[in-house]
Amino acid sequence: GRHPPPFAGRLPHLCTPGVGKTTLGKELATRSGLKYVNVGDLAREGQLYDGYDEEYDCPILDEDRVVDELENQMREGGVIVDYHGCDFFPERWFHIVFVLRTDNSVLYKRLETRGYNEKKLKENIQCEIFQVLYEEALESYEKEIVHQLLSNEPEDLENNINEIMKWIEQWVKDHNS
Ligand code: DAT
Repeated sequence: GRHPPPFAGRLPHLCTPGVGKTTLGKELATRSGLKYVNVGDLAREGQLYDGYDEEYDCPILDEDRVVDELENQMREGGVIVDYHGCDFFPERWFHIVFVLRTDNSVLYKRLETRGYNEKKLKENIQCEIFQVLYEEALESYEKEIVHQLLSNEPEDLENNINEIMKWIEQWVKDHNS
């Protein structure tokens, strides 16, 4: 059955910014000692793009080059990967996938603050409504490893970090005995 609220999946190059991935990912890295990789930043720094989408006013990610760029690091392990999409990553890279979900009214305000144009704003909100990213995650990974997390308020962030920290500790225990 369907899980109730929270965090999800993927679309090629839009969707769903503003749910709190970066905030969560960085804080988690600090507390856990894992490495943090922001795919958006990586692409910008290496100009890993393949054209420009005029309609959505954003560069188009060169997914193959992103995967090549990350491969060595991912093989070593211990990496938190922050991106709104997940279908183009090799399945073997991840032990667990979290999809953050934010209520539309809350999300709208966050994206407005970022100065998104009307079309981009609408598309992104639409994407959230239809749970596009969560569906994508479910199609790309074993459904047992895909989890939704609610990310409306600071308290949610704290809860999510605590939950994920517990999972990491358990995983380390299970794999070091
Ligand atoms: P993303 O990386 O998904 O684009 P972000 O981490 O940059 O999102 O967060 C977008 C904004 O929302 C930023 O101002 C921090 C804020 N935020 C993130 N998580 C939140 C939460 N659980 N409650 C309230 N605000 C949050």
